[in-house]
Amino acid sequence: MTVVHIIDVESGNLQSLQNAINHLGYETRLIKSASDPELQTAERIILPGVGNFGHFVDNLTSRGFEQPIKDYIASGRPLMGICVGLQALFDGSSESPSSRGLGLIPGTLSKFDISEGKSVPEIGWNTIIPQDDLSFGLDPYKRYYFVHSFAMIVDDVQLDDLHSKGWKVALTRYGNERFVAAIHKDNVFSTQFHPEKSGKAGLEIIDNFLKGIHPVTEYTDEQKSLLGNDYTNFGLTRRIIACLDVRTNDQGDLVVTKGDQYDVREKTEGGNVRNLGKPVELAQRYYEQGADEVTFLNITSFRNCPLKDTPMLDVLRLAAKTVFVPLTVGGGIKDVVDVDGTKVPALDVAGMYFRSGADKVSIGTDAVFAAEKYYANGEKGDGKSPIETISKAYGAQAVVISVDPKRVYVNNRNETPNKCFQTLSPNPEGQNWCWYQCTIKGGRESRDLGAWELAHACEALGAGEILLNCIDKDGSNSGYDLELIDHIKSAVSIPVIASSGAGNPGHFEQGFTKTKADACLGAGMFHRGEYTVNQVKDYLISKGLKVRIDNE
Ligand code: 1PR
Repeated sequence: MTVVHIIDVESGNLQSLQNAINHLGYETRLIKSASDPELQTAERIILPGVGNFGHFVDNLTSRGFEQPIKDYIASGRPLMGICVGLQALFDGSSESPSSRGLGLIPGTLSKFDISEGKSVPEIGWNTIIPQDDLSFGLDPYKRYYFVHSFAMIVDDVQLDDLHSKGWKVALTRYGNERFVAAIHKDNVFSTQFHPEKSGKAGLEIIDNFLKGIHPVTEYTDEQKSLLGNDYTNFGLTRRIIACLDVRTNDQGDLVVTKGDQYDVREKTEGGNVRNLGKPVELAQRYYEQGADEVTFLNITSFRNCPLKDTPMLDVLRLAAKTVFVPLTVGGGIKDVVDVDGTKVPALDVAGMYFRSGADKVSIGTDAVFAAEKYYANGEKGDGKSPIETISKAYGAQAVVISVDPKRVYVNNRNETPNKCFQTLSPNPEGQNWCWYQCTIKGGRESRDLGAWELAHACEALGAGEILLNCIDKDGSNSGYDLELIDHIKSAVSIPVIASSGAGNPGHFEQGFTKTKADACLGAGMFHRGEYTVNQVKDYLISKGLKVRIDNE
């Protein structure tokens, strides 16, 4: 079996990349040190990176990889960079001005401009705009998964410069900015997107690179119309997330369950935990149905069990073998004391999940504690919260904040120090001002902190995305709380995922068109088999919204 070597400087989730390559029929080996003799004999090398540019390139340098990688490339053997692995080939990045890239491609990366109102990081599925012949089957009719705040943003002069040096380029547009999505010259090929997380379209790119082929696809008009999307209108598709609330039921089985306002027990006598299926099976089903992401929430994580036996680790390991879209895991991401008394920092807990195949971790209860400290400390972090430590090591894009808010009505804005607004849905008592109160431990305990304040603090501490649940709406099938989504969007510039209340495809349309939600999540309606993810996407297409289709 052919071996593919992966440079490992302990940056992010390499398991998914290994899984993708194994799935294609190749063996993988990690190269952790520049003195590894396999670096001399390797026939195909992948340079993957996530998170901070400086952290990644400094690690490459301090581990002595810089010259061996250059020698490898000079020898004519193929190398593929992914995400920060692409960025590292350039001269530098404004993310870490004191760190030097490998300097193989001219240019310096910069941050996306948030002043034009787009969410940063860019998280989601975008198209490529070919400027040259298409390398390794890159396809403008397909979508690839991007997650990054910095990019090689180019104008025509810089593009000409790249061309004059022999680089073939595919660009992508995010808002008004155009950046390098893929770049290729001779034996070096790199993508800003994550092909290992880009479904079948991404696997195809890796496969072509490993085989060294550049297939050319001709599209019929019928195919184009079947895709149903307006591909001249570049930009992110509407991201649909399937969410699995996981816990052990009364029989001791790990099941996907679903609550009504977070109560997951049947209303009938005995009140068993609702069992809607097995976590790995459902994750695979939703991947096949076209889910753009899958989220697992361990909803009883506050109950103690030995860390290494955390059942979600196995769930992730198995799911990540066949599900090639981003996986998020939440529940219990915090500093813990293991059953034998060992203290394990949240960073290590998160690391276990990343090594098992998670791309992002979501933090609920501990994010509330961190935000409370942030305000008590005069709007400053202390560098120790899980948000800060995980974001620093793995990048903001890997840290999602799961918010579990409840609506609270007041007579006027002076009744609470938390940000409130006038609602179009007053309560029966006629109160028409409201705010959203944060809860912890799955809604079991309420805090004085508002959800707006929580989101604002968490972004400042380094979070990259908000998963916005709503206890009042959870399991109601009555649609998202649209006012809540707008309220939280006004607090942050990071992406916000609308969650709780989706009961039919029309609710997703509302989420996307009546608010600025960056993604919409569904749970119960998918688990109960009322709708498939594809049906939601077909509906959105019929309403003129762009979605990703990955059934080629
Ligand atoms: O506090 O960091 O340990 O994380 C615990 C995690 O578990 C949090 O993300 C919290 O939201 C979640 N959680 C805890 N208890 C419950 C429960 O339901 N009893 N689930 C729970 C939260 C919300 C969504 C749900 C949507 C969509 N569930 O995940 O999927 O509301 O549902 P719908 O489309 O059917 O309406 P920590």
